[in-house]
Amino acid sequence: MSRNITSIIAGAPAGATGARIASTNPARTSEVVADVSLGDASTFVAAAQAARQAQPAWADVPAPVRGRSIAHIGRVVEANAESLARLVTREIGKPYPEALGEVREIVDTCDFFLGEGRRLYGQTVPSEMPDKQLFTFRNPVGVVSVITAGNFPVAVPSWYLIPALLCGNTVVWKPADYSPACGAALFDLIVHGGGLPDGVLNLVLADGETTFAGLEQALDEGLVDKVGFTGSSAVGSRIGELTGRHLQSACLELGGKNPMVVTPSADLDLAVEAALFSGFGTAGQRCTSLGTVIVHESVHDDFIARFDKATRQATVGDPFSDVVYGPMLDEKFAQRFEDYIGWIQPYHSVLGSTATGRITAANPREGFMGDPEAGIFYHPLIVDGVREDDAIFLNETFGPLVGVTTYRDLGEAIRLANLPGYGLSSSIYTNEPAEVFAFRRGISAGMVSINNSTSGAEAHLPFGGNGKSGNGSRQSGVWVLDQFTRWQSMNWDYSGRLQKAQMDVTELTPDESFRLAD
Ligand code: UN1
Repeated sequence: MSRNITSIIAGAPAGATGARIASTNPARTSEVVADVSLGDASTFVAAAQAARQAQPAWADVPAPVRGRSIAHIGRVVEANAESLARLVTREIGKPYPEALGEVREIVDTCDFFLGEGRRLYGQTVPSEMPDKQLFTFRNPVGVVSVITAGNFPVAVPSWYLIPALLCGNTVVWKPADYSPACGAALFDLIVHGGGLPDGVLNLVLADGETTFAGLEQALDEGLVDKVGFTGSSAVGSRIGELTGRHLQSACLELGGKNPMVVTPSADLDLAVEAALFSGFGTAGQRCTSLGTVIVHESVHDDFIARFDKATRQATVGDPFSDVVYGPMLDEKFAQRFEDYIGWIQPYHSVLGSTATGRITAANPREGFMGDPEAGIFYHPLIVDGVREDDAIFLNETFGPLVGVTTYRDLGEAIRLANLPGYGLSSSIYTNEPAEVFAFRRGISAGMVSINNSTSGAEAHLPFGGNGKSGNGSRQSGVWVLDQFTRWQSMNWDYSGRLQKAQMDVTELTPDESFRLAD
């Protein structure tokens, strides 16, 4: 069944001002999932105006009541979990069990923030003067614009939307243009489930450039106070530049070149299982996907033989079947992945499949589940022997491709792990505690896994990166509250006189020359 979807501003469908596009199933591209009327820059601005108008009243709803709204959203998402997961699988091709896990992540996020409505703590702080009290309060930021990618078309948006709403902000959300049906479905679940007044959450369906133009205009008109963006490092730096001009700091969740270090003490089978899941799960299109395995030279041959075998045996194909991964998210990612395949050099050895590139009848993958030509499927590639100045080593290669290189001592492994300049997720397989802590201290990544893969972050730990992976902002758990609130400090002097800070402070009389008698 295909659905008609459009932007929604202040509770009403927005007129179609942009192109009409079809969102298709990447596992079966002849199947239309949704007919989409795109908006243009003015749609974005109108949505920001609606959000601006709705914001004061939403901020006046007591936080515990907003928390109840989040609780109801969680329950309604849970009640619709299977239908939302099916839509995720149909629209972006993520295997169904992973799609169900993604929906679970929304529920986890709601479960965490429903209670935050009754906390959202400020502090009472002692004053340096008598008859005076100091306090801190968290205030909503105002209007938040959220622009998200389609590889996690519902979970990652919820990391922004749920805490932003809980904190008393109103929101303009622009989902990826290749996952609009997932966007519209999550929008409906949040608005209906939460009983949100019109204009508190607004949906804009538009392409990237149009969105950027709309955001630029909305910022110029003072309609947006905070931007949350998940996507590529290149676009993230444009957004950071734009928001910087308005003295705003965006919440940026960008790409990764996530390393996995495999040490001599590692359990190699465990490391291989993790490399398969994080390298090829979601066809390597998570921002936490494994980029390069950095394996100690003494265990390289053993590791690579096992990793090659496991990858050859992995089932690729129809994401509603029992597969390790399905199609690329969208044709545009396939085009880009072709460029990355072009980075493979004659001195690399390519393992993991019987061929490279797109899987077709003429270029088959053993054990493929379904009809490869119906969708956008690619062979998994292990590229062994990558060098530190290779493009394939230095850049995110969004798709089913994992590089492998070797190291001699842990210092070299850490240097190689940090070299590409991203800093999102990282992993080390070791049974030596000293190596664990040396790696944790040396790695530049925001997230470190010990004997676990680079993917699979839980929804209540800080999620975010450094360097090319982000500007240090963190999502999830209590940490994201600092993105969607501003601290306000208040002092209250009830002494009946003007007590000047630093000047009218009682001095005690210390004797610093005092020494104990021997
Ligand atoms: C992303 O790829 O943008 O850690 C988010 C994970 C998921 C979230 C990934 N829980 O792989």
